[in-house]
Amino acid sequence: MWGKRDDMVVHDKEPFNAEPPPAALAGQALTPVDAFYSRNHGPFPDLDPATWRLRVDGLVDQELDLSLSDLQRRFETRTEVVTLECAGNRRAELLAVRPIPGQVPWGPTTISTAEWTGVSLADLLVAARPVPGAAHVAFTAPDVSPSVDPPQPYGSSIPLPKACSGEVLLAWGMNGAPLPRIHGGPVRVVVPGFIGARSVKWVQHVTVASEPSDSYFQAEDYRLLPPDAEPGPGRGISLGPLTMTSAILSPDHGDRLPAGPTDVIGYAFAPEGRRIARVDVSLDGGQTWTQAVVDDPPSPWAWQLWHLVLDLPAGPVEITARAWDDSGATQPEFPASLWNPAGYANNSWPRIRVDAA
Ligand SMILES: Nc1nc2c(c(=O)[nH]1)N[C@H]1C(S)=C(S)[C@@H](COP(=O)(O)O)O[C@H]1N2
Ligand SMILES: [Mo]
Repeated sequence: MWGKRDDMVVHDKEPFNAEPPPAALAGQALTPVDAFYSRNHGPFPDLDPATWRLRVDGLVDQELDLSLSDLQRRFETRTEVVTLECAGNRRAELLAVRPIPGQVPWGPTTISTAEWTGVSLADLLVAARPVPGAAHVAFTAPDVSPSVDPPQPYGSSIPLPKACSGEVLLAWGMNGAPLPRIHGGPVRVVVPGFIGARSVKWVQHVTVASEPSDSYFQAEDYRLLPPDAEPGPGRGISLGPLTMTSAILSPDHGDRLPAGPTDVIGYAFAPEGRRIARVDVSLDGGQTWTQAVVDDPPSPWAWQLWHLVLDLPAGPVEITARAWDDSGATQPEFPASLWNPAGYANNSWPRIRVDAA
């Protein structure tokens, strides 16, 4: 479906929400488009690249109205390897602690890495010249989400300093091909290091403003609430920058495999200028640890792959991991301590159980 692998884990057909089986990500720095996770709040718009336009307005000196070829001709093309991660990645482990009704039960693969080609949002902002008072940059798309009452188009915003940082892209290419419709073609925003929800697909409108976007998806959704709080506009911590995380991709949870030396493979991700400095793996719930080999990231904005060989004893065994970044920060031990009503930002130690014989 939608050009994805047949073995995608499809959580919803409409809107389409799917993540790859862990093995499809194992050991690959770049995720093929057919395995890249897909997260949608409504039906995909069908925008014609020939008539698509981007409007830039709000608190600027010079409004812009650009076609795709204007965008490609007027600004310098930039290619970046960037990992996108949904704020709901690994929600399934949170809802095993306590139910989270109405949210997609994402496993550990709502994260993928691609090479994106486009222009820097910063270059457009230089041309548009934000005026004093400008503090946020909002993005709007035409896909209407029926799950919001009343239904509304998708939108979100990022702080102006992030928008001006150079790495935020308006992308029309993915892994060397035109951006597929399912991933936001003809043009999407790519915000490295921020939750996937800020990387607005099918973007048509960029507005510079003094306040964050009043879209439901910025003002009310994607917020971290205390365990017993009710959601509401402006409540909770608005999620922007991602938290460090990791996961085990191979073997897969529930696998039956031969005892003895076994390749254990995973990813770890340290966003916003940090790097994963170490990954520890344990077969005894964290009493003793062995260090994995951690690959260099393919770019400053991407995850790092890790791997090691562990000698699996016969019988049921739990494999646990934890990553450390270069500031010495590590992951929390249990999902229970992170539980929140919408199930975001679970970055606890990944654990899988396998049966070795
Ligand atoms: N227009 C639009 N942009 C969107 C969304 C959406 O539903 N509509 N979903 C967001 C969320 S929550 C995520 S995690 C990423 C997913 O991008 P992908 O589907 O290309 O993997 O897109 C973001 N941008
Ligand atoms: Mo997301």
